[in-house]
Amino acid sequence: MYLMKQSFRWYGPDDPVSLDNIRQAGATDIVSALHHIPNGQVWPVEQIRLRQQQTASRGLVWSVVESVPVHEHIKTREGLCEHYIENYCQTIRNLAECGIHDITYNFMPVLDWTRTDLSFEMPDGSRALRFERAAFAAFDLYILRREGADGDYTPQEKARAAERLRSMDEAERQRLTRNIIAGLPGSEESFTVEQLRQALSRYDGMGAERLRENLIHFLQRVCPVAEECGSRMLIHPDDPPYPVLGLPRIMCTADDFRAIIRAVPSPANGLCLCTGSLGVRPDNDCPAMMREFGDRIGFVHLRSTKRDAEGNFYEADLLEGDVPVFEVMKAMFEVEQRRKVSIPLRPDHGHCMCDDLGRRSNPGYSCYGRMRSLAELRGIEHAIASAAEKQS
Ligand code: DNO
Repeated sequence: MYLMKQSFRWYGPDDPVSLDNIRQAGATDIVSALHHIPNGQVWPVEQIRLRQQQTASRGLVWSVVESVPVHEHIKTREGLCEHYIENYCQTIRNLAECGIHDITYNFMPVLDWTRTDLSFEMPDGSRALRFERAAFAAFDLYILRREGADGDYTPQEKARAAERLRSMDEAERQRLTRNIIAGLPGSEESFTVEQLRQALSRYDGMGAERLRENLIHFLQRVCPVAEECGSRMLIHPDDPPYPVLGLPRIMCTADDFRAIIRAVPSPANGLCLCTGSLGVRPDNDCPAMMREFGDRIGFVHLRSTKRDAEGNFYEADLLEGDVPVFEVMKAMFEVEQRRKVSIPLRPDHGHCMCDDLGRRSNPGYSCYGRMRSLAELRGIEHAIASAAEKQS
């Protein structure tokens, strides 16, 4: 039987979660990146090997890269775009030379994933990540004062945002600003308010169609190299899966992914199915996406969000959010048996809980919460596999 490759994200030697902790959580594989290398530069073979040795010395295998970041010039297709694509291709080759073939990336302009609250208290005292629309609009309209923001919200949303701003003291406004612009772990970029305004201005007038063309151009260049190396590019969906700050977003739904496969059918054009990002939209059916894109899914992020009528969401306990986790796991198990492969899966963003509370950690990436999620996922998979075995 083919079972998931139990993986854990590790940010490298500075990660407060140790490799021993990760191994004790039951993971066998590491998801990592050379975060210290600036966006756009080639990852040298020696440095890839060093990270591999670090993980191997604790009995773990670095099997998935998350992420090789895509330089902004590639997303806007200007400036040194072609040079950065060349560098990207070289990084793919260097990773392949070291035996690493699964490469996660995203194509979100300017910001990677975004939340307004990194310490939302749950009834049991643990802390979750949350996205609150009114707080985000308050930042956009009244702190960033983005040109064009006024037209992006209804009068009702604007009134709610103004009220939300009034309810915050200075410290809270600063915290909100920091949460949005300082860069969440793995984002690779952080900004001041002024730098963010400038970064956004590079997308003035760019709609979804142009951004999609730029993604397709990138894929047409990198997929042949990845194919030659036996590697796969795995695009991560947009988080949250809708436009923010007036920026186009092009990886939010099954249709978005269909469009890029149609344009670049190469088998190296793959998907990182992130149920937490996709699951924020009620029109995304994660188990159906697992079935439809099964052949192209090279990596899975499992987590579950809970949304409300106003479009806010928080990251719920794995089995209590809106994502039908059991159905996703069942669909994944079927894909694995059909393809005869074990797909790497990592528990995404656990709650901050137990001894991690009050301890330094990367938001969403403390130890116990993810350990709990992985244990739950392992249990679900075990039940699915046992039932399948009895039937056969
Ligand atoms: C957040 C992560 C993302 C992801 C990138 C992939 O926790 O899932 O930052 O790594 O979007 O490129």
